[in-house]
Amino acid sequence: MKRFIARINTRMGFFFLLVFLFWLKTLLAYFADFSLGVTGIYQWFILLINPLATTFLLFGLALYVKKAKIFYPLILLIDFGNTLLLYLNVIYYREFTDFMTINTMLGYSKVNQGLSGSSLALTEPHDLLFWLDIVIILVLMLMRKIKMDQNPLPKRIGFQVTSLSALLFGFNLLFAEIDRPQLITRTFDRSYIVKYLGIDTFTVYDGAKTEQTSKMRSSATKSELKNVEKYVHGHYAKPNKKYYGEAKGKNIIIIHLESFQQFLIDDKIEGQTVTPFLNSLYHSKSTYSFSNFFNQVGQGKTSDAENMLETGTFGLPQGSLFAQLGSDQTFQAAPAILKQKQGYSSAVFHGNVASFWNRNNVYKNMGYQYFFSASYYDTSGDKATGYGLKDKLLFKDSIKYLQTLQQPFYAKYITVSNHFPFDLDKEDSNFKVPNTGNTSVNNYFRTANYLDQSVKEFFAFLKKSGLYDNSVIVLYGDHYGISDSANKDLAKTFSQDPSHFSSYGNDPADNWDDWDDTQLQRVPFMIHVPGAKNGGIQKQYGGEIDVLPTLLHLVGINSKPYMQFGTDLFSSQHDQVVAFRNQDFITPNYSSVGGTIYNNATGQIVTPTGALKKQITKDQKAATTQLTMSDSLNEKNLLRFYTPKGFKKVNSANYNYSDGLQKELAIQKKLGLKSTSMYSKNRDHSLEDLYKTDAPEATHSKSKSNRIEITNPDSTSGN
Ligand code: GP9
Ligand code: MN
Repeated sequence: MKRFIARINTRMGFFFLLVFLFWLKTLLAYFADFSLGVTGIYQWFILLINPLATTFLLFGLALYVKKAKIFYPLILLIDFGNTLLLYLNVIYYREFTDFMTINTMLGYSKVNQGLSGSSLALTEPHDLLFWLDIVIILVLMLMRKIKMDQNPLPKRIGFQVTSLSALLFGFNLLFAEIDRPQLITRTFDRSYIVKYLGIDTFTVYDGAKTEQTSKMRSSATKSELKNVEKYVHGHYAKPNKKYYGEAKGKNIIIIHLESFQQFLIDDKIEGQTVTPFLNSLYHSKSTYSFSNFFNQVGQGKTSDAENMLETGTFGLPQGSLFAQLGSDQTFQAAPAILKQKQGYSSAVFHGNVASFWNRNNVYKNMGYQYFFSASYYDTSGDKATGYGLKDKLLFKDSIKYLQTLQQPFYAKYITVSNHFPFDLDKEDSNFKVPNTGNTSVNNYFRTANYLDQSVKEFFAFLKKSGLYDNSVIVLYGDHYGISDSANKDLAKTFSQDPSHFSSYGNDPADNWDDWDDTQLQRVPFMIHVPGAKNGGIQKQYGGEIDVLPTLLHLVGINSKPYMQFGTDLFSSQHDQVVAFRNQDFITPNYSSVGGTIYNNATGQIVTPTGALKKQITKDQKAATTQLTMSDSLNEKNLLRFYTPKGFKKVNSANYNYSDGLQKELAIQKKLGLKSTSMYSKNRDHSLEDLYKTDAPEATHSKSKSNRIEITNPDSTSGN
């Protein structure tokens, strides 16, 4: 004990004591207050080390100070400041199940008002432990039990500790990237940053992002809006009378097919048809199926696809618009347009945590009425995979919420089971996978087949319940499942169905090039209009940016007043230059990949001259302009300066995603005989029994284990 006190009475000893105690209280917050969804020894290891780098760095700053009467107050101040940041996050998390961003801190008074009762009400007995060490040390110092060491430390000590913390941070980042690639570039969920890199790093990271955004926004001018307006109006494509309003007043059901690529349609593997049901939809006379439709996502992946379909604007050049700008972005999105124009109610069904991709904030700014995220379902035990509730269960367990939605409704289902690395429990599928030597490529076909089965079960319910006849069902793949680096392994399967892959030439695996990668960026886009007879395969080139104007015109809403960068796919003026987020582009005749031009008919490289050169230059300019105009609008949030005629700005404060079912039932009750929900139309009898699934988990009782951490930022009652 004497030796311990002697140590503490040195500056290095005092430094290590404070670092150790701060590390302990950070772990206290991790275990007692935050739900970070840590699974497996490796993630636990990262969680244990992630406070160290920043703690050494921050506390180590005091080691550069020579005078004892500055060193001690400074290091205690740093400790106090860091403890305050930690503790404020603990309090904030108890109320919002989220971490404090710089914007939140700047508006804490508003947050404090938002807290149910004051912050005080949110304290808990173990909170004392966050402050006890500082109090005890101060008392011991006042009682001269801990003496101040007057001997300054050599400057190199401070430098060594700083370098050590940089090294530690480097390792921490490396370990994090190994477990969750692109953690920083694709910030899909704040809790992941905290789980892998700690509160301090999260706060600094968020600070840098906020600074960057506010710089961009504060420099925004109305004239920039003028430029964008001019571009959008010049690019507008008039609707095609043949299709305009064809689905007016019908429910719109969007089915997001996670990581589903077009090549899967009609593909055969090991003698099995991979997606028989989606194939039947694709070839149905009641479906407008697009065979040259491309994903145009960037690092925001799913959230970029969602953004394009909901707003008609692209994702950002870097990172995710939802995660970076979504919390206070001005949106003029589909849920609000459909509500204000035709009285649609709106809901999202998704089996992952509400905070993923910052959806719970973004959807409020878009005007989504309901968000039935993971906390609304039993996701325990084997019912979920890493990204959320299995698709068959999502569709089945959503019926109690879907049947109580007022019609017409705009409902979006975001599936997750067909997500990299395409894991699925044995009990869920007996699909025979190929052997490409690449496990995730092999498994891709099995999860795609599982997704196909889940969509089939859902359609069976739509038909049995009668919803089918009064709805238009839109299905789309959000982005590639197989990355370019694995395409050569994928190409090994092409020989199993040569006619299906004839356009990739002979020995595709050996002759694979960038053109082949580009062709595989096709994803399905199907608009299924029950009862329609004029459906069929549409060959015009297009992408996710074109969906919203196409859909609005189909339900009889003209997209002209809105700042949307795509064009109606059915319009004779539709723009078939499809821009990719990295400024590559494809047209019916040519692909431009990294500046190299390929002839789409042959897949061969061409060196454009004369008229062709002019055309390629014009198309490149069209693609680049479309992207930069969209970026200008989004990065500078120019929609705050623009309101389409008759459009009422969305107020996110009007939305809260807790107790969704109770709210639906209250509306039903209030409307009485005027209620248009399926439940009311079925004389207040549930339709849930009509749903048939062969999902083995459907009969499994709720268990304590959970593969995903359930949190609902809006919830005070569990959902
Ligand atoms: C997450 C899910 C997948 O909730 O939507 O997102 P992704 O990783 O594909 O962007
Ligand atoms: Mn996705």
